[in-house]
Amino acid sequence: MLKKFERYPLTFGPTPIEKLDRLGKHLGDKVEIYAKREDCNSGLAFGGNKLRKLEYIIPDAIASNADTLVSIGGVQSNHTRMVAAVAAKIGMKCLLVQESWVPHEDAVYDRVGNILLSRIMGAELRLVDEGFDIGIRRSWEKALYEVKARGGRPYAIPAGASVHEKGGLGYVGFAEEVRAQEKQLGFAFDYIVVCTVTGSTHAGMLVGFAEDGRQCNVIGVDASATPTKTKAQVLNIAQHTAKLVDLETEIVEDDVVLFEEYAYPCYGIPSEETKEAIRLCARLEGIITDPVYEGKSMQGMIDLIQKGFFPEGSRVLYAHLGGAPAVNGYSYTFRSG
Ligand code: 5PA
Repeated sequence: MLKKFERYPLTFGPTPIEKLDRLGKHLGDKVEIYAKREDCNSGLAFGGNKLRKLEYIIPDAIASNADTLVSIGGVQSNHTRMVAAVAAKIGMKCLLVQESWVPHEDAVYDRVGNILLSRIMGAELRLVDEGFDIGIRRSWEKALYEVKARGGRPYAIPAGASVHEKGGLGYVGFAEEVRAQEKQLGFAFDYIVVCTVTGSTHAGMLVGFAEDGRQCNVIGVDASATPTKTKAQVLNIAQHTAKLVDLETEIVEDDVVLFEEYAYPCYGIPSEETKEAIRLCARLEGIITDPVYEGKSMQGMIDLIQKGFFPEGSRVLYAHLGGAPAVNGYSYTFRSG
């Protein structure tokens, strides 16, 4: 589906799929749980889902003759850390707007984890005191203007690389990769669980899995706590991406399955149940999920399994999208483990 698009390789290649036997057993062996390890997809600054997206965006950035990648996220954004890594890799400068998306108080929240890594990689940071919003922000437009005003050539990458023209393509590739791995495994997955915030990961998967009629098997778990906006953004990106790849089926509103009940109390703050899910997965499988994103989709998957949402015997594929560096900003939360 992606042959006509140029791709700049930033990842190692297909990501491994592993079975989470101990977690499955703990949950009563009702379903088989697998994880696709997008969190281990690259040697670039701990990797994660943004690299798949950026592989289809960077050719355009290079062709535009830009010299500075400009992007935006929260203080502990994984996305901005990935943009900083890619800028270093391709020899561009990087300007990052880091907004106060999370009302979280940890003494070193703006010093450790993702933001620390971005600083080490040489990105220039603007800390801006604005709350969470997945839309286009003035602070980001201001940063783009600032680069131009000082004679630079900015290339604009929106939050999560999502509403970029080509932001949905990377996760179309994910679905194609899963299909190829299913052939080798000798079975197909019944459900794919994905954490959704700015939307292009989920949207790309919808388009990729629509190729063989499986778009409704993509189960989104909202971590934005603004699900109406997130859902609308997923649909927009999916419809736009479907056109780009000449998908024959139309993606409609009902295709966007988004569970809204795990994002509480708000974006970036883990509930007691999210923390329990993080501990459970870590203690049974040695896999780290973070309090902002993957911990919430892990919690959602566990809860849906316990509630019997997935028919018995289903094979559930959890897309682990990365994000572990952010745990450093939650040292007080996990001070007793
Ligand atoms: C993010 C996003 P989407 O934004 O494509 O919906 O992906 C959600 C998601 N898991 C899931 C991890 C580890 C993520 O980092 N992160 C954002 C960031 O700024 O890091 C874009 C919000």
